[in-house]
Formats: sequence, C-alpha cells, structure tokens
Amino acid sequence: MRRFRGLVVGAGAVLGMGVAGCGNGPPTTSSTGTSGAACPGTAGVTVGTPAVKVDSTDQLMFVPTSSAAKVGQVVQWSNTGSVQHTVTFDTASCLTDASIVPGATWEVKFSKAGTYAYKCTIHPGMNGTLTVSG
Ligand SMILES: [Cu+2]
Repeated sequence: MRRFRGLVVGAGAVLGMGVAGCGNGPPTTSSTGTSGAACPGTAGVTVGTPAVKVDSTDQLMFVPTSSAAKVGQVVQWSNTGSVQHTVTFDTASCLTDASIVPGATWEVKFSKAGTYAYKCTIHPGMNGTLTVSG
C-alpha cells in the first residue's frame, strides 16, 4: 500500500510538467497575436508600410549591414538575389522568418527599442544589425 501511493503522486508531477514551454515552431506567414509577452515586435510578410529597407543579396550580405529604425516603424527585408536567405534574430526568435526565397520579403514592426542582431542561417558570416530607438 505504501508503494502504490508514491506511484500516484509521481505520475501527477510528470504530467503537470509536460505542457509548458514548447511553443517554438517556425513562423509561417505571420506571428501576430501569439502570446509571446516578451516579443519586441510584430512580424509577417506584410505588417505595414516599410520605413526602412534591407536587401539580402547574392553577395551573401545584408545591405546595408547596419540600419536604424524607430519604435513603430516597419523594417522590410527583401531578397533581391537568386538564392534563399533567412532573417534570424539572435535574441528575438518570435520575429524570425524561416526563409526568404528570391523575390520575397519579410517585415518587422518593432515595439521595443534595442539593438537587434540578426543573421542568415544558410550563409555563415551573413550578419546584420538593426538599432531601434524610442
Ligand atoms: Cu543568406
């Protein structure tokens, strides 16, 4: 009898832990409205009129490499070349696009000031920085 009781308590603890912390799938067309309380912006194919533009090129660069925006402005990444890229933020995975195929765009509207480093995960060394001021 002592043994049976211990088993029940243990199973309950395991069940309770299995639910939290698994919301990390790649965003598809828009991540608007997800419950990411810490997300510093809104991302999607179209989130507004772009105020700042960054090209992703066949030279495997973001042009310009460093850019600046204000809180509330929309930044648009365009793939102007013929190979696929990604815009992958180091610290804001909620704003990340899994892939930008040639001719496609990705937009982020930032709601929080900060310096956002990002990279293309396909091409090592293809990095960029965006500074968002309030
Ligand atoms: Cu790339």
